[in-house]
Amino acid sequence: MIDFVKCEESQSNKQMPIARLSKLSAREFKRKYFRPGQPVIITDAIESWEARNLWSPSYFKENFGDIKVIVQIREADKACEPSYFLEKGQEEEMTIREYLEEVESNPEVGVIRYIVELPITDIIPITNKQIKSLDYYSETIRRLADRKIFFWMGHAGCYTVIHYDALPNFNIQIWGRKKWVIFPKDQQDLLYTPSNLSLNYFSPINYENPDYEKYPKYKEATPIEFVLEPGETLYLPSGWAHYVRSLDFSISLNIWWVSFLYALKEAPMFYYERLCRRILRQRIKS
Ligand SMILES: O=C(O)CCC(=O)C(=O)O
Repeated sequence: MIDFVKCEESQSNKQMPIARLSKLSAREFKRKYFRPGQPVIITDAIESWEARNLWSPSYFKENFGDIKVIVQIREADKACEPSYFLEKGQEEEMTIREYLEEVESNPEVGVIRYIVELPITDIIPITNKQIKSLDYYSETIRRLADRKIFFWMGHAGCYTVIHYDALPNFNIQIWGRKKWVIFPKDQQDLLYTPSNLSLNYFSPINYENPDYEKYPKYKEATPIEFVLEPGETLYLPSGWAHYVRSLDFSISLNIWWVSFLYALKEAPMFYYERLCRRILRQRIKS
């Protein structure tokens, strides 16, 4: 039986200045959050998904244990140092069973093992009852643009350092809890982004141990901290930087929102590449 470590509750008792809503219609979402670029937590967006009650570490171990995945590995004591996070981590390929057994048998060792951004429907046979589309984006456009649904699985303590993304994001917490810290889009300058790190949309600031002498403007930043609970969906507009840490063993998904124009721009390249791959396969066969 897999019983994963529970981590400390979020240290912050701050009042959460972010709306947490149920029964949010697509219309209201667009008007109050999407258009003005405001984040929101939707508590019941995945109520009808089978994944909500079905998925657990044991479910993946029992049903998809032999599937191979890439695991990111980092030393826990260097945790949160952005240059270490980006440049010194390692990757290892292992089966889901090996991953879960490793995490289960060494729950507190100083190593972080995190499965990140796995394009789940390409790798794991998930039914469309388990994951459905959300009311807040167009599934047709997502498919046209060939944007994947990404899967994240990791033990308590897995983390992602401060960065922002170019596309709006739905992050769906299925199992366990994660602490999120988000920064309003107009605070990128206070986070020293774009930075001179290898990925310049990552901030050089170590959220857990900020160096205020080196980064004095960061004192002015106003991080918004909250815990995303199982079953909740966070909508995060593009450009809002975030730092994320798992509080429990956690399973989550993320889906990028893309516009029709974006899809039109991306789609020709996607179909062209597909055609090339098909021609190549036929040539190899003959
Ligand atoms: O869950 C995480 O560790 C990071 C998630 C994230 O960065 C994202 O969804 O953009």
